[in-house]
Amino acid sequence: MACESSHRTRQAAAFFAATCLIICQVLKPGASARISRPRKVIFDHDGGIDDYVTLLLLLSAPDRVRVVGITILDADCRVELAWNTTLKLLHTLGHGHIPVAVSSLTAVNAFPDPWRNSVLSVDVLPLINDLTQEELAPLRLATPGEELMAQLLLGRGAPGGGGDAAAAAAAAGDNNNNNHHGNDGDGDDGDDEPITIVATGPLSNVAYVLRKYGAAAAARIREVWWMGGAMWVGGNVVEPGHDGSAEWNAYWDPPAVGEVWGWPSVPLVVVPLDATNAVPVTPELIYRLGRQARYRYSALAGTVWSRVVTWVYDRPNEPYYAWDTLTAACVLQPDLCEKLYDVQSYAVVAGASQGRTVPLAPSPEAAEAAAEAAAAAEGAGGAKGSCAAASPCAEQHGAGEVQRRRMEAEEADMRAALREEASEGGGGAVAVPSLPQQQQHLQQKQKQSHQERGEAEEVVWSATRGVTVVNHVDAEAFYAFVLQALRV
Ligand code: AGV
Ligand code: CA
Repeated sequence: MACESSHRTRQAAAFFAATCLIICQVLKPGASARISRPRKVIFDHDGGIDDYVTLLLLLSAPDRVRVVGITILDADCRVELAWNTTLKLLHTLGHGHIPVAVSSLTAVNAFPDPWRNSVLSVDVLPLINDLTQEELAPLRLATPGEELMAQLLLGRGAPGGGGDAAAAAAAAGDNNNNNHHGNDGDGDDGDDEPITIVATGPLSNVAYVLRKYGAAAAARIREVWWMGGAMWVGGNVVEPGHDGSAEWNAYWDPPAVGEVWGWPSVPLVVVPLDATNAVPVTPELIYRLGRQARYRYSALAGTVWSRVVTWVYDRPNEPYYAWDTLTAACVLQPDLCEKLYDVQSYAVVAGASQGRTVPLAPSPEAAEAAAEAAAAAEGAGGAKGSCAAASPCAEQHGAGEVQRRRMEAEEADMRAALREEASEGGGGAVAVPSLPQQQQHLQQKQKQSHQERGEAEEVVWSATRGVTVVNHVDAEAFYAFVLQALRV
């Protein structure tokens, strides 16, 4: 894709060349090494419908991941129910030893109640309800979820933590314990392997452990895989006072996103709407799971997803997506998902765009078009950048040139502002803005539009850091992977 075409381009403009550096690192299918031994995973979820299918997927592959603990946020669910539902699923599948705790952290912007209520439709499933309420009660950990996360990362004696994860895990290591790994369930099993956090809700728990335990916690995190954000596409928040640019997990707790962005030493892989928009939960997918319903994981996943399938009628333009499940699939099968590495980006943590994640590079498609346009311009005698988008000159240069002109127009005000600042005046060559300059300009621009709208609160921005972005997935490859994985 972009990689080959940008290699072909010998003389792209410097701005686009910088972008190309990022694009050319797209991981090609088959290029990554397989995971040789199961990696330890903390599953940090928020009780939505797809969070449970995600749990099934993570449990389906003990050769690749070992879930050492589960934390639940009171976000896209009613958390008391989500706690029970999670325990019931674990118990049903023989994973009752995994400690599960509920976070005490609360919303900045709460999820709509109808979405939160949908957990009930999973909790009541007869397939998972052989435990009584009385049998469930002792399986609930008293430790707050955010402290359980810290204990799992740092070991039982996390300073300030309750330290009861191991005891509770033992209590939860019920007579249905199917622990194939000799794991004591709290992640503190004598090896120093850093832990992967798969976060499929807001980033509140991750931000908490970094804030409270600092570099010690950061050093114990192998990677955070986060379903969240919207990089080059629009968000999915439709709320009064918000501009729609944010994804919901980010919007629930924007300051937490900002805090995690403030830890560049913690590797962060973002699975944003850019990728998840490609994987709606379709009736066909559920029928296919039904055809293999003799496998328990398939029967469960199909049944859980069937709770949202009527969305194809109710909300044809915005179906339910396999948001979180795609995130877990990318962890389990890295070459399923195309990635861009070291995408410099920041997050908006307050104001009308709160929760927005902002990349400082153009989208891969735009960068590719720009590189192609530069190559075409070169081929046509080097008359680059000298014609209007709809002119005969543009026709001569082809569609790529038109797109490049459009991008240039978008960048024009930034360049003009920078020129002004540097008091260079017009005429000379425009210097390529550095990333901090671009960021500063974007911040000023956003602040200005914010002020123009007369909003009282200050816009607050996170630091800029490099993140890995899963920017694309082939939907059929994803569905096929899920179907295969759930034959358990
Ligand atoms: O934005 C996607 C995140 C995912 O973690 N969640 C659902 C997934 O679990 C929030 C969300 C966005 N739109 C929703 C959501 C909807 N219409 N119903 C429920 N949750
Ligand atoms: Ca979720």
